[in-house]
Amino acid sequence: MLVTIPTYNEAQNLEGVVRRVRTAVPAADVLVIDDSSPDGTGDVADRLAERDDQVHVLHRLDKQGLGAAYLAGFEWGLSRDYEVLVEMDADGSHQPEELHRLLHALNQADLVLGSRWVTGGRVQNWSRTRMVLSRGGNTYVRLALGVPLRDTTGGYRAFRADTLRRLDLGDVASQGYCFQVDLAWRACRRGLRVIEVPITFVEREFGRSKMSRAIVLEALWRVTAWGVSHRSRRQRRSRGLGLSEDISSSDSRR
Ligand SMILES: Nc1nc2c(ncn2[C@@H]2O[C@H](COP(=O)(O)OP(=O)(O)OP(=O)(O)O)[C@@H](O)[C@H]2O)c(=O)[nH]1
Ligand SMILES: [Mg+2]
Repeated sequence: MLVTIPTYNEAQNLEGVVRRVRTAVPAADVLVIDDSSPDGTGDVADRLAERDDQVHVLHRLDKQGLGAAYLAGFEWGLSRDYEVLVEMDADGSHQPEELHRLLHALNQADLVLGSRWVTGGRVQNWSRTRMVLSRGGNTYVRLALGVPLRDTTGGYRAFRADTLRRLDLGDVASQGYCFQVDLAWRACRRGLRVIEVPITFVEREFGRSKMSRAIVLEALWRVTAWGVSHRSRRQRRSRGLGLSEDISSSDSRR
């Protein structure tokens, strides 16, 4: 099993998170995907990898966003035949001690989402604004796309390798939060089993969030566009069905 951890300026957080993953699930390998963080996170990762054979680092030349980092990490893991790939933030928001619950749920699912917004899920130390933004965003996704999921923007997830192979990752263009929505939406559309497991999300102690207005707007316009095209496809399909029913009933009248 491979835990993929994208990093951009997480020098103060990375060591603790990697140590906690390796302690909580000793069988887990870790892949840090660093976009040449100016604060030296890549060097921290190299040091961790030198000390532990189960820690690996993928250095990328420049900051290309969370989505691109994860896609590179998945490609790395799939080409090495890992059967389970996990997404986890480096900032301490995702508790490695909860990972076994996600992995356990994956026995009955193709994709498991760590969820803040199902019963039992929690958020610690968030401002009211962040809370409203996350809940509002998730409600919008649920209504626009018609998916029965409570937390599609979260980034603590476990995928079967086969699930990732079925999501056609080659044409994923989404970057920020939207990347997470995109993958969950693809899984739902392909009829895969997606389960949400409650997690306790803890706001980062060190470093800065990379969430920005641009990331929120990207999610908003992409989700809206997907919702609109999904609805019009469905309408076209049901009109098409209606047409063939008309034809067959007129045939039978003849
Ligand atoms: N490699 C890489 N990692 C990134 C990039 N942007 C964010 N990350 C990492 O992705 C993870 C999530 O980013 P955060 O800044 O915590 O953003 P967030 O979790 O969406 O927002 P908060 O809830 O405010 O923490 C962290 O481990 C970041 O270091 C990027 O462009 N490249
Ligand atoms: Mg975070």
